[in-house]
Amino acid sequence: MEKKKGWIFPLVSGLLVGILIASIFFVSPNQVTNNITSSTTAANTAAEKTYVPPGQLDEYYIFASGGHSGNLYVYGVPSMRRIRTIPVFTPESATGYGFDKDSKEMLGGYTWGDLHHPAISETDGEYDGKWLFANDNANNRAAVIDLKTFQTKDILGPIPNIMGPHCAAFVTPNTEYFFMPSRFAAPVDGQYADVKEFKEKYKGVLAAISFDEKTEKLSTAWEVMLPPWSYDISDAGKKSSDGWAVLSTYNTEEAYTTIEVGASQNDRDYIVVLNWRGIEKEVANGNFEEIGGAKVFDPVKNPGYVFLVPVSKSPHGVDVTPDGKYYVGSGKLAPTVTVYSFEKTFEAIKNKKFTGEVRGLPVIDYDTVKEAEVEVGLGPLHTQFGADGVALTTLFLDSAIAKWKIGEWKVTDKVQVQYAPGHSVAAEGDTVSPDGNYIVALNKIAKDSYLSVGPSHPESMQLIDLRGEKMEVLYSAPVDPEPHYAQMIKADKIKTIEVFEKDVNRPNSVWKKEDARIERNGDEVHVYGYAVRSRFVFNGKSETEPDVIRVKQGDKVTVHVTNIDLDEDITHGFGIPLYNLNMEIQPGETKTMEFVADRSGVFPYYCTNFCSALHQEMQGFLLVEPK
Ligand SMILES: [Cu+2]
Repeated sequence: MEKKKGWIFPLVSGLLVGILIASIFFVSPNQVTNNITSSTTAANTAAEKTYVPPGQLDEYYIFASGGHSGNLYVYGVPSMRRIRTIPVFTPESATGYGFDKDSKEMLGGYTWGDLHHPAISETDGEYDGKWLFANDNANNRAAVIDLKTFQTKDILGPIPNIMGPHCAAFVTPNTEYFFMPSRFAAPVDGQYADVKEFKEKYKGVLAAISFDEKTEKLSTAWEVMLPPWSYDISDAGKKSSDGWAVLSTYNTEEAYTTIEVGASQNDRDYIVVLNWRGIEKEVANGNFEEIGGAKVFDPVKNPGYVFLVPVSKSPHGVDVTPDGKYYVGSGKLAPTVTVYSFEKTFEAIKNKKFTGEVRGLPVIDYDTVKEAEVEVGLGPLHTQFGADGVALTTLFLDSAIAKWKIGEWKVTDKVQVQYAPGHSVAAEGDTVSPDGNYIVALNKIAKDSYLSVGPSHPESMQLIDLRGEKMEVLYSAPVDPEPHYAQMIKADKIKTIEVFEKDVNRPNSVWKKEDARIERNGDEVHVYGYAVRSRFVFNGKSETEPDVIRVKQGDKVTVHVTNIDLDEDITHGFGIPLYNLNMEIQPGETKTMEFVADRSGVFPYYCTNFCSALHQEMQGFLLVEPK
């Protein structure tokens, strides 16, 4: 009421001004005010929902693929703050990953990786928060990260026979395996065959990777020979479908050139339905052929384990519902997703409801196993799940996420995202009990969402609140190219350690001054020392220069450094400029660096991770005496 009086005054006091103001505000002064107020309120509410005040912590971790960086990015939800980078498939100078002896050997000389799909280890179909697995789509490798330390523990590969394991890693409900099928058909065992021999000599292969928690090592358990198609996102059965896996596949046309046209000719491609528990038994009984050092099972010679189900063409994914009853196929060029019943699939297999064979594999009659076709919108790629039977499908072409209900098969809500989401990740989304609070759209394009950084723009992850009646975008975080897939887990499931254990028997570790030493054996020099706030000790016997390392040009030098500061977050680093060497040593850790001292001169080494007020003084000299 006060405002209205205010606007009446100019109308009588000054005609021109009055008309101007009236023409702007008289239209709908309240509406304008309300719009401003409501959008401000919405922004305020969204901001409040993502605000994590100092002293409080996020509710969830997100582990997001770093694509061609080869890394994993760790975010907190709901703040969407990026809190850590975990180097996995590529060297990282910040932490010296790939510079110290162990991680360098683990990387095997590769400096490029393509990390696509992280997967958290599961126990009884729930994320157990212990391990994280990831694939390298570029170099056929698999990795495991220890979630006690957020460090990469082992890298397996290149894995024989597979090529571009894009689909991996999706773990089985008790982490028996994760599967890595080929995206690119190729001859097995690194053999050569001209692409004209594609149909005869090129193969698709699936590798079943297992992980031994005791040795903390990955290994190739067995493999399955498949047709020369491109295998894409896949999932493991759970509960009543445990023991089975489903893989989406495209290019069943078997095109080997101008694929974008050649692979889109047929109306249908296939979902491969695979009885992994049955194959596991067959392989254990010796029913395999050894190729490239792997045990390879042939499902054509041994029928009854691998089947095909038609799906709309060029699918990017197939996802198993949390109850394990259905699998959802997304043909990215169709406006629907198809929901298939596992029970009906098992029944069809039992009663041989096949319409024929392709490449020696039985094709299950689509109509006998289809449960529903859900009209979700354009470009369905990937379905994640919320609580109480809620399904959430990303729509690449519509730039949206569609919400629908299992059993009702109807879309009840849609939310726009910016833009072109590939995957999405829901809280506890791949488990038997997703909690339904949040979903994050992993957008392939985020044009104009942020300050310009030149012709190439960042991509984005958008946090969406699932708790209300309508889905609501709360936050848009820029990300490095390119987001593929992620895992969102309740924060209290991750149990990190504070420091590495003080293990006096650990090889090459040094915990006290008298054990610090520099040993020479011919032209090999072994340095055993430690870092402690705020000095390095390498020569414990020397009172005057315990931190000087003297070697001769051409020596093979190995430096072992133990961080004996057993306090949380007192991390040290050891960097040698001009030798291109750096490594991080976390509290209680021992790290080893190897190099040939081929360059003579004076090299001041220093601590490369801020550790104390005297961090700047934490330095010493490496002296390389000329020949
Ligand atoms: Cu330091």
